[in-house]
Amino acid sequence: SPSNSSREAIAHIAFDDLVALLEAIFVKAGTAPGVAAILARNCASAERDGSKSHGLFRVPGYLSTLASGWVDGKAEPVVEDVAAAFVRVDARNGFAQPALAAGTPLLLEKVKACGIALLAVRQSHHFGALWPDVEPFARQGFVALSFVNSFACVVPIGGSKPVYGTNPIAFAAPRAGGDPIVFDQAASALANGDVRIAAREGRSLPPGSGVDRTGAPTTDPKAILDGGALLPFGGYKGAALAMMVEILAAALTGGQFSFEVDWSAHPGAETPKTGQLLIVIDPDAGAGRSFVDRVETLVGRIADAGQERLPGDRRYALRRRAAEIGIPIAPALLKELSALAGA
Ligand code: NDP
Ligand code: PYC
Repeated sequence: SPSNSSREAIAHIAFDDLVALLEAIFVKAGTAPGVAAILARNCASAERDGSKSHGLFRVPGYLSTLASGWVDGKAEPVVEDVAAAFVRVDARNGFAQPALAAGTPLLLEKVKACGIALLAVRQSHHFGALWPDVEPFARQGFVALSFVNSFACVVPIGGSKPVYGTNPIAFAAPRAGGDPIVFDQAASALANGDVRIAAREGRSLPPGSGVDRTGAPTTDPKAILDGGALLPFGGYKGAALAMMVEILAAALTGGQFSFEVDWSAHPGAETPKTGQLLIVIDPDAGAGRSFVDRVETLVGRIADAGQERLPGDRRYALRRRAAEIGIPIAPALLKELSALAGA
């Protein structure tokens, strides 16, 4: 598997070439071509936009999970039309993003008819960043929110046992003539992926990141990964959001809570099998056509008040740069990926 050992960026690859390379790797690892295409685009998009913890860093995890038999790379999601504004998708132990793609046409029909609709995905493995799941809706003029739970690695406030996943929340809203506003953030102090990257690079974490196996506060990523746990971000406020995500992404969808994920019979498994909720709203049904102007009023005031960077700005800047010069990649990693693809 690719070691990701050298991250020195001295080569560049075009986005479409990286997608093609990853697609070949996923097909070779046993996914259906349609699944490979969706995962490859998701993973390459994260790498392009600087979402490093969910870009190429994840390839070994995808491959070891597929090899472990824990996930079905050929699963065909089943879409159910359950109510006027409610779509349910059984991912049938496959990846979440193909399930989302399968349910999206019906979801959009319902959003247009009702002004709002929900997509509830269960029995799904989400191993990626969440922003790619909401940004496309904002590009079509809708407001979108998504929630996904993961695997127990976050302690509740005052607790000593992990209960919550890192449980990200993503939000996207259209802007007048510009890239949508998108934020995507874990409910934990850090994403598990970022803890693993810090451990690999020998970096310590900020205070308040996690606890070791005895429950004592630690800034050592290895102690967090080796029997310890992450803390929710922002104390009890982040903990409440982590709890909400469990309820929305698991209880409401028919998926598993993070603490119910049991992959012990599948050594090598890394993708949590849980659930995901997506809420899409047509702003024309609420504020009417002035919605994007109201968003601009808010954004203008935020800028006037001194905030120089909106969530999403960093990613869009990296995306524009990648369109000009390609995505930075260490030559050794590119060689490993090419070998895996059989190229
Ligand atoms: P970050 O803390 O890196 O960023 C959270 C949000 O804050 C982003 O929208 C980011 O925008 C924005 N932001 C960061 N710094 C600033 C700043 N100085 N000013 C304004 N906005 C800022 O994200 P996390 O570490 O919480 O999560 C990382 C990724 O991990 C996410 O993509 C998440 O979906 C993924 N993840 C996936 C899980 C899964 O189960 N699949 C579980 C947990 C996490 P920008 O992107 O532009 O920097
Ligand atoms: O980085 O916390 C994380 C994560 C969990 C599942 C996928 N990513």
